Amino acid sequence: MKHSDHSLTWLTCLPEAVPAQAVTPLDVARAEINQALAVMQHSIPVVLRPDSTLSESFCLEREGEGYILTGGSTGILYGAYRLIMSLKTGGTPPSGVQQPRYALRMLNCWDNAEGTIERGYSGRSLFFEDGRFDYDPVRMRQLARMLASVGVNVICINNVNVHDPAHKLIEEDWLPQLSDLAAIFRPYGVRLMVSIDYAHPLRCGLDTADPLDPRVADWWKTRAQLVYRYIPDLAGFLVKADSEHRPGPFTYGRTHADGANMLARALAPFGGALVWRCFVYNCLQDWRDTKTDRPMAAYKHYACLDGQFDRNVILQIKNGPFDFQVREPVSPLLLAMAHTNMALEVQLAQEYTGHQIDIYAMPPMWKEIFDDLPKERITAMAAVGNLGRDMNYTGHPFAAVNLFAFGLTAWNPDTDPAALIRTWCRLSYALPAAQEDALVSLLLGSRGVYEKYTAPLGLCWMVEPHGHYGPSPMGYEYALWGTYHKANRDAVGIDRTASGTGYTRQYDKTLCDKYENLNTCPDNLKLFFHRLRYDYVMADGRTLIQRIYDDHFEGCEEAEAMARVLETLDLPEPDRSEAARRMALQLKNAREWRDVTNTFFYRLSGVSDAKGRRIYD
Ligand code: GCV
Repeated sequence: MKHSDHSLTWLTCLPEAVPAQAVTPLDVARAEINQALAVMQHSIPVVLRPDSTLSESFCLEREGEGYILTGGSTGILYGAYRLIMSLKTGGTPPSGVQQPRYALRMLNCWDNAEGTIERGYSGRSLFFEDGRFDYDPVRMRQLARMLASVGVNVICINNVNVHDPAHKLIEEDWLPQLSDLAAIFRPYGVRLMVSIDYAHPLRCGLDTADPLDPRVADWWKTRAQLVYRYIPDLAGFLVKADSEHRPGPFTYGRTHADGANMLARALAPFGGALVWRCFVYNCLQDWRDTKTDRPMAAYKHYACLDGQFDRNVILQIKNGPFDFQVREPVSPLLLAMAHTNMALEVQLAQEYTGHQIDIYAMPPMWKEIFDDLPKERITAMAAVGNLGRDMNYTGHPFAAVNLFAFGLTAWNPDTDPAALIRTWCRLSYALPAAQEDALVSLLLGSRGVYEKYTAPLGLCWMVEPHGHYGPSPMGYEYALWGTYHKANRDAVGIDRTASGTGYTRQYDKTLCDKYENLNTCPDNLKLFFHRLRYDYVMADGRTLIQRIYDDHFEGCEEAEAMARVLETLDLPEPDRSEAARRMALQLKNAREWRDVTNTFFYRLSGVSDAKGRRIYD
């Protein structure tokens, strides 16, 4: 294996890129199995039995020394990757018919046509540079292969904030190139999606984008016909409307059902989905306004529209009501729309979770979301991507675990986070057993460690504004974003109970009661739901202020312990050096968070640390 091949992380078991001439998922499956068996020096026979009725599903049955792999077109490919991974890890391939839980398993890339990536931490765009398409077809195939290997079947290649000239993706001069790109992904069962500008008709001579104006609806119908002439299997459009200064139906006094349905009807004849993001809130809030509570916004906008969306509309809802903070309760909107298709949106890009410098493995977090979100409530999963032009695609080599686990979680959300992490570790690094155990527990615990040194107890938004890396306790306090903690000399947090902003009433009785009641509200969300005095005594007998100090000290110590474990691992280069380099930065970050946050609360409260540790004054 060449070092550069290590960029494939968990696919290092596959030696070569699949030949460019593979045109169907079956071709790819055959090539992958043959190569993998050759490399692993396995001589077991694997018989492929295509069965078009199975579509994305597959079934792997033992026959004698070998396997029979039955599946639909992409099902066979998914089964092939699962078999290869099992052989490689020494695990048992899944038995019986394997069917994805969610039909759409989507990666949303926030890539801009000029080559940057919004909230991207692993280099420039893999797709664009300088206002035009610019990609390496070999890397595109590797990417398609990575996605297919974990069952991701849709990739949206451009930012939901559609900046000029990305709108051209659905214009005549860019469509041939979009079609070429779609052809690279197609043999891997991955379909393209594009983010569109809701106000696009205004660029093309119309004086309105009113969804109820027939000229606007006709414009989109004609545009969809054009787009589908070039890419007949386009997965659909992704839309961010009336959010953070993006245009939308509100301009015309229309609802988001009006806007989404109008677009969905243009896509419906071609089988396309209209994915409509629900990240809608007032981003121009006055901090003096205590009536508006930002986490309540999405529910207020959408819950009343339940049942009004067309069948091919999917509302895409972030996992929490704020915005991908380290810890948030599940979005109440996800629990409120029984008659609407919904996609759960998670963020692999580590915007608030360490910029792919700090280690932060997400599968335990997703499991917690599903503890409160019945899996049948949603029909799709989407993840904001963490990929870029860096050789290893994800900047930190360990950040790849999140893409790997996302795909398999969207395929089967019941998959155990620890098992996902272990499989990734074993596929990516053939470490001795004790080292593998050490890496698995380091990754499994990484989210808890990060949470402790940055934002324990449900404290949100003490992060450096704009960049979102590093502490800034007052950074958002008087800003327009509706993100306040209101720390003063006595207390911190927002009262979101019925006697406060009333946010808890957006949940059903069970969750509402759980969060309202200080005895049942989990410690890690206490300050999200409650305003507490520093002398409030927590269940374990410690005061709130002491917990704030303790968590920050402990989080930092735990990060130091992670660094020591990392040093003992025989990771291959360049991953070893890269992980070590980033760990040094993570430690610096952890110390900064510890000292800035503890000093901030010490200066406000005047309460010393009961354990006499150093807090700067
Ligand atoms: C794409 C947050 C991020 C923005 C992002 C937005 C969204 O506000 O900071 O960069 O914009 O979420 O999800 O649309």
